[in-house]
Amino acid sequence: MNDDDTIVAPATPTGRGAIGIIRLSGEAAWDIVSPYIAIKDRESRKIYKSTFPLKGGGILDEIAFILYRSPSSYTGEDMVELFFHGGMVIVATALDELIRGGARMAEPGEFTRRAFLNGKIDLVTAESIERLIDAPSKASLTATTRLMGLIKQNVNYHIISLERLRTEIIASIEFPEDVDIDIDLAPLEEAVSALKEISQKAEKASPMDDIPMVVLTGKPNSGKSSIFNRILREERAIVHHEAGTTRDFIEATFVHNSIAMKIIDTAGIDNPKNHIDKIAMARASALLEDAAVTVWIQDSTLQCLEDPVPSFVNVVNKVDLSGCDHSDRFILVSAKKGTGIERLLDVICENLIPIENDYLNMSQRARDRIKNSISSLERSLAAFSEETLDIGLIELERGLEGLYLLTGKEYSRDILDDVFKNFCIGK
Ligand SMILES: Nc1nc2c(ncn2[C@@H]2O[C@H](COP(=O)(O)OP(=O)(O)OP(=O)(O)O)[C@@H](O)[C@H]2O)c(=O)[nH]1
Ligand SMILES: [Mg+2]
Repeated sequence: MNDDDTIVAPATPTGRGAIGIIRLSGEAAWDIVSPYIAIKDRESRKIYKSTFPLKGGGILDEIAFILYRSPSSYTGEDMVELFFHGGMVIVATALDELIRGGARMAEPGEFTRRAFLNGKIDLVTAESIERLIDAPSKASLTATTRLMGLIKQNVNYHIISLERLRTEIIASIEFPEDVDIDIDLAPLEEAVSALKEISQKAEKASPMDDIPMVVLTGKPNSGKSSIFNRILREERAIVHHEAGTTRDFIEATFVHNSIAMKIIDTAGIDNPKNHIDKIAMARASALLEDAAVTVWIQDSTLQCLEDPVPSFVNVVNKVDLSGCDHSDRFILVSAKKGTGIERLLDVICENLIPIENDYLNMSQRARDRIKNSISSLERSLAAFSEETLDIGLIELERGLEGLYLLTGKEYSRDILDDVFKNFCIGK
């Protein structure tokens, strides 16, 4: 990967859409697009309109575009954003043209990687950008945004005060006669306790990297697949009056109240009648272990209802066939008529909202760095207390190094590759 190339990529997902955006970044970005844009004055950060001609003749699209002059752009380099009328073919054709014009297709996360290399953002913010895109809920989105601000203020503040302390220590080692030996260790103590607090909160936070799983379970024939179809508003799963219809589980991603979830319809759990039933039920039971929310569905027409299962969302289905008086203990649903489905989804979401926590989306990399720094800084504090300045200094520097790696003030190619490997292209 050459960081001097001018890179290009679609910034919007491929497929049909109202607009398709193509981004270019690098020294030649303005030059590469200039044959395609019919304007003379070139001002940064102004929206222009143009036709986008094809090299072979004809017009591909009417476009809007913005030029960005370095350093005032997302990557810190010269950039161009071209806005096409959506559509896979238009965007793919324009990309081909621009690549022939000298741009190189960007690697995943390469735009953000450049933003980092050009000092636009720190490494934790870069990671957070990826997490913002993948955020499965509004709550984790807010948490990520808050995390960015927090690292900036908190960790950077302690870096500066520890650097100041390091200078003092170095001076007192090199010029012992000139420097007052009473060095104030308060900044070190404060840094340790602040980092410990961040670390503890991060450990307690629920991992929100994956879309949470909502598993529909219950006895065969209770109407799991019917409820699944109702939620998705399509006939996805086979519904039949014979018990044991669903064997393989079926999953679909769904968003309600701004929360993304993976809903899974499973085989009913009861006494298996044959070997296949047994496998299907074992798989369904295994899924329950990873479920963020389990919905236990019972059939209202059965003679007696079982008690609600604590910590499950308890549903009684088919209330159109026989009434149920226990609306205080169960969510009453008719998959056939569609009643109770909205309420069921609301209750599922209530169970999915994570505990509010600033540190929710801190990556494992960031957590490990913080822990390592804390250990070094604690060793440093102990050494200074015993007045072994040289050892204290070495540990202080180790601690600082950990914090540099955290924010990306120091980095290696491996770290960058690791941070950016999961990004989508165009980000
Ligand atoms: N009247 C009425 N019938 C329903 C309702 N929900 C499901 N059914 C019927 O109940 C039968 C079983 O429905 P399914 O959705 O296949 O039940 P399931 O729990 O997925 O069954 P298995 O996959 O066999 O475990 C079908 O005949 C449905 O039409 C409902 O709310 N009202
Ligand atoms: Mg089913």
